[in-house]
Amino acid sequence: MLKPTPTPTRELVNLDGVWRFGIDSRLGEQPWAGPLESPLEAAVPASYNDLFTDAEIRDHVGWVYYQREVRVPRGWSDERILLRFDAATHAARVYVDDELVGEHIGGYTPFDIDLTERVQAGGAFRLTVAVSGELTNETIPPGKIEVGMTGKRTQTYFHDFYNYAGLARSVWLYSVPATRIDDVTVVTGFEGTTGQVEYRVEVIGDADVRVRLTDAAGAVVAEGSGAEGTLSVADVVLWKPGSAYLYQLTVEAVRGDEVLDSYPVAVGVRTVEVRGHEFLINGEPFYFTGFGKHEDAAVRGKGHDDAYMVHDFQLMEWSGANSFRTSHYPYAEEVLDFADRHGVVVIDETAAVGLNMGVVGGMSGTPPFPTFSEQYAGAATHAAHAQHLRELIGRDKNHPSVVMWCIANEPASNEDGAREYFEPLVDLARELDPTRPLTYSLVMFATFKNDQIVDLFDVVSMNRYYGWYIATGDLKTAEMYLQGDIQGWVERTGKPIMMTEYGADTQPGLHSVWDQAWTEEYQADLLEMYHRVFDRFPQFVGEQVWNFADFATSNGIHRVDGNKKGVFTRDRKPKSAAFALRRRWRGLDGRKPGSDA
Ligand code: BDP
Repeated sequence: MLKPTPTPTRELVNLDGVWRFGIDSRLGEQPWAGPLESPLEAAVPASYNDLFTDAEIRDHVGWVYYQREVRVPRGWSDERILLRFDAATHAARVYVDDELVGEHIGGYTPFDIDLTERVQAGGAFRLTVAVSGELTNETIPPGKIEVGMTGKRTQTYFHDFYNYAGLARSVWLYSVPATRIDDVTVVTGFEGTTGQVEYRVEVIGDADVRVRLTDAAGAVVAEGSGAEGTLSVADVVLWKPGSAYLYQLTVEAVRGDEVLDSYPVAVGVRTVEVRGHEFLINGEPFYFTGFGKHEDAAVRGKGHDDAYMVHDFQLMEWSGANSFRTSHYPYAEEVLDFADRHGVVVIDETAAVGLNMGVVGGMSGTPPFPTFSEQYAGAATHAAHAQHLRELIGRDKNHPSVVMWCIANEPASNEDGAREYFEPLVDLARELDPTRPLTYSLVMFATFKNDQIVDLFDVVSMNRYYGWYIATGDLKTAEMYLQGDIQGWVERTGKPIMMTEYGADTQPGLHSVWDQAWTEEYQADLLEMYHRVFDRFPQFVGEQVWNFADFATSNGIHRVDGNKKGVFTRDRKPKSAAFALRRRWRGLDGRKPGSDA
C-alpha cells in the first residue's frame, strides 16, 4: 500500500489539527448526522485517553466520535479523491455528511476510502469518524469486555501497556489520477560491486510502466520499462546499518510520452539472510544492539510526534543502539522512513500481543482454558491476525531498515494448538515476503523443552526475566537459569538466538549498595550479568533491552505509574543503565558486542 506522497501527479491535504470530539454515551442517535453535540475537541494525531481530565472518557469502552469540516481543493475535478487514515485504533467507521462510506478493523495499519463519487472538487463536507478501542476474542490484539456490578463495561487485555485509542496518526485527503500506480514492490541484491533492484508495479487502468533509479545526488543510474524488471546498478553503494544510502526509484505510468502518474520509492540496496547460526546483512554477520520500544508519551499517548521521534533516535544513537523492535504493534510509517534514512535496523512486529492465556496463570504459566480455542484465539482471531499480517507486509515491504518480521509477542507456543495456529501464518508471511527472516518473541514459560513452533521460524527471539520475575534480587541464581536456558535453545535449534526482552523495573533516583530490586544499580547489574552470559555464546546475534523508556500501563497492582523498565524515563532522561549500555554498545569497554575486536 503506497503512502500518500505529493508528486507531479498527486496532491495532498493534511487533516491533522483539532477536531470536534464526543463519546457515544453522551451523544444522540446517529451523531454523524449533524455537528457533534459535544463541548469537547481533541487533537489529531493523539490518543484521546489522556487529553481530558474526565476519567469516564479515559476509560471509555465503546465508540468515540471525531468530526471536522473538510474542503476539497478545486483543482481536483478530474482526479480520484481518497481519504487516508494512517491508523485508527482499533476500529473505525467513516461518515461523509450523513453517509457511512467505509470501515476498518485493526488499530495500527493504514486504510483508504475512495470518496470520488461522494465529494466535489471545490466543495466541502462533514467528516465524522467513529473509533472504537474495544478488544475482544475476535481482534488482534485480543481482549475481553466485562460488565461489572455497577453496570459499567470494562476492558481487560493480556498485555501490560495501556490500551490507548483514537486517531493517533495523521489523516489525509489526497488526489490520485484515474489511471495510476497502485502498488510497487522492490527487492534488492548485489553481486560484487553491481547492485540489483528488482521491481514489480501494479497499475490501475491502461498504461505502460517506466522506471528510473537515481542516486542520492539525483543522477540517473539505471532505467527500465515494463511492469516488472531488474535494474543493474554499477558501483552500488549499499544500505548498511549505521550507514544508510538511499536511491530513489521513480515509477511512472505512461501512455506514449504522457506521464499519467508518478510515484517515488526510496530504495536501499541490501540483503538479509540467516545462515547457520548467523544473521547476515549484506553477507556480513550482524549483531543487534538496542531496545524494544513503545509509541508512548505523556498526554499524547500513542500519538505520533516528530519531535519525540527525532529525539528517540538521537538517544538510541547516543547509547550505541543499532536497532529496535516495534514492540508490540507496527509503528507509524514516519518512523520506518526515518530508520531507512539513518541506517537503523528494525524488527517489525505485528500487533499480536497477548495470545497467551498462560499469563493469567501468573508465573506458573498454567492457562485457565486453552489459548488456542474458540473461547480465546479461535478462527476469528486467526483471520484477524492473517489480515493484519497482509496489511503490515503490504505497508512495510519496501523499507530497507526492516530486516525481519516478528509475527507475535509471547504467544503460548508451548500449548497444544500453537502449531495449527501459527503454521498457516508463517506460510502466509513467506508467501507475502519470501526475502525476510521470521521470528516471534518467546515467553518465559515456552521453554526449549515444550515449545511447539520454533522450527517454523528462522531466528530464536527470547524474552527472559531472570533476576526480575524469577530469582528476584538474586543475580547469581538468575545467571545460572539464563545460561542453562540459552544452552538449551542452542542445542535444540542451531539457529541464531537473540534476546528481545530483558530488564528490570527501576525507579530513577533509587540507589542501594545491595542487590536491591528497583534501584538504578540493580538494573545496570542485571543487564551486565545478561551480557556476560550472551558473550559466552557464538550463536548469539543480538540484545534488545526491555524497554527504551518507561511507558503507561493499565491499572494494576504490579505497576506504579507505569512500567519502569525503561533505560530512559518516560520523559527521556537517562537512568544509570543508559550509561552502562553506552559503554558496552559503543565499545568504550574495549570490545563491541558481536565483534571479535
Ligand atoms: C513481557 C512483555 C512486555 C512487558 C514485559 C514486562 O512482552 O510487553 O512489558 O513482559 O513485564 O512479558 O515488563
